[in-house]
Amino acid sequence: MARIFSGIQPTGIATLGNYLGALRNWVALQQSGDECIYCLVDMHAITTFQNPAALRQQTYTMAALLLACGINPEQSIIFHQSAISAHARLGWIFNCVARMGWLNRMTQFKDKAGKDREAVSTGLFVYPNLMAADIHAYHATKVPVGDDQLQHIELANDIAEKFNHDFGVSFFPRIEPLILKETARVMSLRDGTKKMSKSDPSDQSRINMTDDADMISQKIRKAKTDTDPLPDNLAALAERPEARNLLGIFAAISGEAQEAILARFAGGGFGPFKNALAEALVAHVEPIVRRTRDYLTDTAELDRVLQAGAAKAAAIAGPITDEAERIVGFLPRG
Ligand code: AQP
Repeated sequence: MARIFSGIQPTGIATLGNYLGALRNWVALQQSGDECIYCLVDMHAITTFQNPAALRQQTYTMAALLLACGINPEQSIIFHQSAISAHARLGWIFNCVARMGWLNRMTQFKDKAGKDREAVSTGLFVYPNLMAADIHAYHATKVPVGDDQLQHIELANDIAEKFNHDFGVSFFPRIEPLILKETARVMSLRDGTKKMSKSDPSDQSRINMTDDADMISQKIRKAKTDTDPLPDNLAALAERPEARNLLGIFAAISGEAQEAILARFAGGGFGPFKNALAEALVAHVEPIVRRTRDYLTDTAELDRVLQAGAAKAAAIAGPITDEAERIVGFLPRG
């Protein structure tokens, strides 16, 4: 039995990108027979400033969404990162293992820091080290992510390799990313070359996993497209990123092949296609939104679920991190 670890930041409301690229996969993996550990990575969230009250609310909303999507806390471990000190302890060791040059190459840092490089938090820079600690503190070997996280997984493997080499051990195993090809990257509804993201300033750029039916339909109707009719083959969409993105979302949500969807709408404009896509999205997302709202009515129960998950997570990550500290030469914690 392998151990699977994945995390999501409670930096806002999860998007359809988070759902198709990660959360839906998390639910399916529960049936794989592997042990699944899913973490609300609130320590990563504060690498960019979060209003404290909003962060608390977003963490509850993310927990409620995970349950609403079908994460079963009896089957999977679900908890918030800050509840387990092992993440910060191992993260510090990894800060001392990873090299500046490695982190300087991280494209997510470059994207997020932009021209403000001197003004962003140091946490944002060392974020991939903490992500490596999140995974290695559990000796997890499989990590379901969208392809935007691939570079961070490679870095986590480099860190583990250097740790093992420097201390002459084979303590941290290699990690394998699990990426669903079809939905590896869901793009913005306003710009088909940009990833759909919770922190995009434009709410119109994304479907939030809390949007109601009207909102979803309106966002799809207004989604950027081009003026050409839909073609009858996929190759013809190569230079049409917005159309390609909407078709990818349609296929992922309906379970239908992209070619079959194109065959139905080929030759026509985007109107009927968008109506059908909106209908499919509403049918899929609305029940999740409703269940999320129900879970959110009882935050005491959400606290209970997260704290029970944290106790199980600590029982795994604590001893592994104790051993990593022993390997580097720290005295026992007692
Ligand atoms: N657009 C996307 N398509 C496919 N997968 C995606 N993921 C995120 N966006 C897409 C996957 O969702 C998981 C959780 O992501 P995260 O919350 O840790 O942070 P992120 O990747 O930085 O996602 P966002 O939405 O862009 O968050 P913000 O705006 O806060 O930075 C990951 O597995 C990710 O691959």
